[in-house]
Amino acid sequence: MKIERIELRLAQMPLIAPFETSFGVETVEEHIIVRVDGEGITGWGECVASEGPWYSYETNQTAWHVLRDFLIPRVFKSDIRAATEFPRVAARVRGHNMAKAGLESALWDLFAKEQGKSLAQMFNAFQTAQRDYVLPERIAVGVSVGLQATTRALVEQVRAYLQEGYTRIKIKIKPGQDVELVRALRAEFPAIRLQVDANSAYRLSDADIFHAMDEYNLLLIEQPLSHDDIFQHIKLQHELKTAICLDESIHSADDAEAALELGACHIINIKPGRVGGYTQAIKIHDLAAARSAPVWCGGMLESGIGRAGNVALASLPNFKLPGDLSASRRYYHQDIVEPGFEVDAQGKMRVPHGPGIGVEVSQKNLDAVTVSTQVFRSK
Ligand code: OSB
Ligand code: MG
Repeated sequence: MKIERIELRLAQMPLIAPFETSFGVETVEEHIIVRVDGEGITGWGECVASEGPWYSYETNQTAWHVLRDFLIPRVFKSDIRAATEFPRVAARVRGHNMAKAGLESALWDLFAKEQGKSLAQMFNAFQTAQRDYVLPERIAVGVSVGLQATTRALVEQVRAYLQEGYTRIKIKIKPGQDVELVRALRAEFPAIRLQVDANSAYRLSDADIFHAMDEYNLLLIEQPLSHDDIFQHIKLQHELKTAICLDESIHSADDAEAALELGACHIINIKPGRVGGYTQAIKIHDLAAARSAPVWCGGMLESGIGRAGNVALASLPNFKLPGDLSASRRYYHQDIVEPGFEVDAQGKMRVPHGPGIGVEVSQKNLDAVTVSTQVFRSK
């Protein structure tokens, strides 16, 4: 397919409530929306970098630079026929996985629409974990709850999400706000599926905190130690009953293989943005399946564009645990896709089945959050 035009938009989307983690507070989510046009078809993607280099080293400015100066020119020069060819086209650029994933996701939408297939169908055809797998219509999803001002407020926030239907709760922790929060939640909700995410806020010398958490029947402990570490996580995992799940430390299928084989974790959080796109995400899914390690789909507070692809990804067979895939209204007053994503009373979300992302981008809502636009055309 001849890619004729690529458009980048910087979108600033105010969150319904501030989202606080061990690395900071977000009140407005800033993402790059990527639009790719070719032969009368439009593909949409989302780059999940943020304003500052807090979760990863990428920012929207580095992603824009890498897209504009390196990735977009390479796509225009290539004769790309499938989204799975994008990693090869982009391979000369090291790192910058979020920038790559933003463009790759728009290409997945474009090529899926060209074939009249949904992203879930495209992903299912590419995965190798389970042949003849029948895609589900709905998937179980979870919610990621930020740090709250008080333990009481956290308990009430969790209660509200449980009432909305969510069947898996993840809470953010940081030094000083950890075991106490888990204890309070377990006292109130003894049987819920509960997990914690430290976003790299601890050192190996904090192992006592994780030993204390080991008594609360958590599903997993996400990224307790340094953001690029494998070695110290091996040591910690050996000491714990509870599974460690790596997020920040995993950038590729090679990282995932190392982490699983060395016992740094038993579970992997797959975020397409962090690993360079859906092609690599599916490779990690397959590799983990071959090792009987469950995976789940992480989130970066995506708009409906990114969410649509993530929900499709999470419908694959080895996504054994509910992901951080919540309803549009958990994040935004107004999503930029229609219909927005909803969670039913059983805590499930429908997997879009229309062509590509399977939801319509609302031009009006997108324009309302766009703060700058740049258009590129092939020669
Ligand atoms: O570590 O999983 C994380 C959001 C921004 C950056 C990092 C993380 C998160 C979340 C949000 O936990 C998950 C979501 O999109 O609902
Ligand atoms: Mg995380």
